[in-house]
Amino acid sequence: MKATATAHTNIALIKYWGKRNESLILPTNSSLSLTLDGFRTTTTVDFRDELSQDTFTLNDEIISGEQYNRVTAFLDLIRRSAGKNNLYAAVQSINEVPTAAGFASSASGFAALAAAGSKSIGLQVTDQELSRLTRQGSGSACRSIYGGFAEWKMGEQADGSDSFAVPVAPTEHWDIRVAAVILSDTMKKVSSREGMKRTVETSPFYSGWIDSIPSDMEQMKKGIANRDFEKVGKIAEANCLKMHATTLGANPPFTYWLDTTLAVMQTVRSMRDKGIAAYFTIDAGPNVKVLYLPEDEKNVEKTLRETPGVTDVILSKSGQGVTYY
Ligand code: 2P0
Repeated sequence: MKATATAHTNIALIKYWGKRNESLILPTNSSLSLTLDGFRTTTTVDFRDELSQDTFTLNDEIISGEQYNRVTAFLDLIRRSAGKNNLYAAVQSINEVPTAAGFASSASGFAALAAAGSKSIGLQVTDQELSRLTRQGSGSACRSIYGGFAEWKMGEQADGSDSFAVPVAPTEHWDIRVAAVILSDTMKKVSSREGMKRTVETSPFYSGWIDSIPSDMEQMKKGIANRDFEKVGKIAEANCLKMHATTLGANPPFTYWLDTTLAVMQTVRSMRDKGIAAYFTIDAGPNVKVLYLPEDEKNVEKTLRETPGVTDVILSKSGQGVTYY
């Protein structure tokens, strides 16, 4: 049966940074994110008897190589769950996550693939089961099953059975906005997979990062429940800085920041000095995401665009979880 699902990307306010099991994608810390509208992937999966192998098209282009392998390896998990190991699928994805925006399209991509794939093969899954499955495609994707705020609980079990995301507050709970600030980037990238692995294995700061998570998580959830923007923003910003600090201690050391990344961080601090509530967070790349409230949107966008080195600013709101068609 043909099935189509849409999922959105998410921005982590408490970052996932490190794995305890690489093949099962089990994290060393719990994380919390906001699902964003606008940045989405829509995927149709069609498991059909007459196919002798999987096919994958992305934005109407036939995909092979590493990207194809990641998709078929994920479809293997779905086949295994359904007990249909010899059934192949045609997968068609439309990705509306601009790669330059520095959002991992893997989050919306694997969430949409997991949802459409399970439905197509006839698996009945709860959101928790879907999140656990999605996690094995890409860690951060397991949070994109839900709209609004979601927490990925790291779990304790060696088999990953208790490592999945749960909803924290729905989209309607709070209208928080996020500006993705795009910077020109010519740096050779350390992938987030490689970056987190190197950090876990070599950074002496890593244990400090891990120790700080439970308190950040508790305070962040309180801040969200009370719609306390200052609290949420401060914790998100500090948590991001702690994550990035671990990379400086790695061997060999690395950073995702450019000089323009620091310039945008400074712009955000200056906005705060002028009474605009804005806070930044940064993922495994140089671009900065700025959290702000709807009433400050015009001001925030204008100020960010005026910062030297900024090539674009893309605004988004809290988005919905996985939707089926
Ligand atoms: C996050 N990042 O929580 C963190 C913050 C980057 C920095 O999740 O190896 O693409 O597929 O599990 O999910 C990026 O890592 O990595 C990421 P895999 P993923 O959003």
